[in-house]
Amino acid sequence: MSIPSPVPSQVEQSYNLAKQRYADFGVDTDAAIQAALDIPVSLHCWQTDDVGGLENAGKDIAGAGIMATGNYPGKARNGDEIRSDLGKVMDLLPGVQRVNLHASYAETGGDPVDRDEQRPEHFANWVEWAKDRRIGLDFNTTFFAHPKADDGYTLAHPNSEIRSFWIRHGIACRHIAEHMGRELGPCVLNHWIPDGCKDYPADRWTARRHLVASYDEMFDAKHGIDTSLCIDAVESKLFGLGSEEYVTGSAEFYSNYALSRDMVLCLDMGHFHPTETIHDKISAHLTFHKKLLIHTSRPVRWDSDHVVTFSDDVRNVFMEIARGQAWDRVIIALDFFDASINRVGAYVVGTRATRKAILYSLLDPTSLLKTYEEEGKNAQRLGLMEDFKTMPFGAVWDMLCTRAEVPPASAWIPEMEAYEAGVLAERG
Ligand code: RNT
Ligand code: ZN
Repeated sequence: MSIPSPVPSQVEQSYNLAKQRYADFGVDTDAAIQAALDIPVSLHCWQTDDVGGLENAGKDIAGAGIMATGNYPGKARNGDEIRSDLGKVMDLLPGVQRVNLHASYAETGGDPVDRDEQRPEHFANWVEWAKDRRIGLDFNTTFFAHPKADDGYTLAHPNSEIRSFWIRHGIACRHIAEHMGRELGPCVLNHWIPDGCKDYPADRWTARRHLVASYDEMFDAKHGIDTSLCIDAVESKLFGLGSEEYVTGSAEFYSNYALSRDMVLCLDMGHFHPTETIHDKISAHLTFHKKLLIHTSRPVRWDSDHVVTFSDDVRNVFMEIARGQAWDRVIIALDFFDASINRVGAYVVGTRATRKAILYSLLDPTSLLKTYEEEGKNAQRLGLMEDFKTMPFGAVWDMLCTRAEVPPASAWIPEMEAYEAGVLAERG
């Protein structure tokens, strides 16, 4: 069946009605749309190829507890295909986007370049492309999919030579991120390591001591990296495949590390206990930390990286940021990968859900809710929160898409299908 899509006059009419409904509560929908469009969301490159990377094209070696399941056809096989897919995705997304790369997406022209020898020129194609598209780039160290990560430890490894190798990788990435920052504006460099083990370790302490020492060496000012261009963040995790009992870089570890070193703390929505959500952590952390990086993701049982949907969890995260007026203290990036569905579609669904949640949070009647709260009118507070869930939000979203000149509602689906038939199908 073909997708019914609203025509511009319908979008306009529905919006005008919705605008009035929100205005009745003192909410300015035009301002919310503009603010929601201006907030940058960093698109992870790794949904295009199931976290494969470009170093060992054709081999599925994500490893280190990172596993994309499914074999939907059309996976990108090289840098040009990845950029083509991301370009198509961005054409279907409203608002300011950035692109977030992993070090494993280096393009070395076929030369074997190990992770500790990576240099800015290996990302020249990416920087050129980003300039053409007028977007910023973010970056990630890749401490997985490598023989020296095979036994589950990297920066916290018991062997000092292996630790040194990964420290050199971290420093190399900081130089690359600084370069991207100089070319394109400040670059967020996120660090996630898989280190941990499946069962009760006899010693939880030594690896954590090693990890602190390794990071301190990586982040030492002696490397001369301009930290206004390379903004380092550290990401915690609770468990992974093969690290179910112990993860060296846990939430507490990184919260303390980032706070004591004045760095950005990254919270991935999928890195907590299966029923634990992160919205309450935002005000707790931002009472002490300067900035947070959020990885918008969707945990489902053992998997931390399902495609993001417009869920309570995601809405609550952005509601907290909006209610605390903390937009300038939060960096938003996506982190999900699903190899079982059209990958362009996965991006569009997950990124649109994220921006929808941003818009939704900006349409919150916060001042009225706070007034009820001050007056002890908590039934009114709960009632208004409930009733706002069924306000004509979709009409405002469709207007946001229209103003951004991208398809409203589900009108992106036929475009995804055309790209699949014309481009992805050729990949066999
Ligand atoms: C892994 C972390 C990390 C990765 C990416 C590929 O659990 O969430 O952010 O998903 O770096
Ligand atoms: Zn993440």
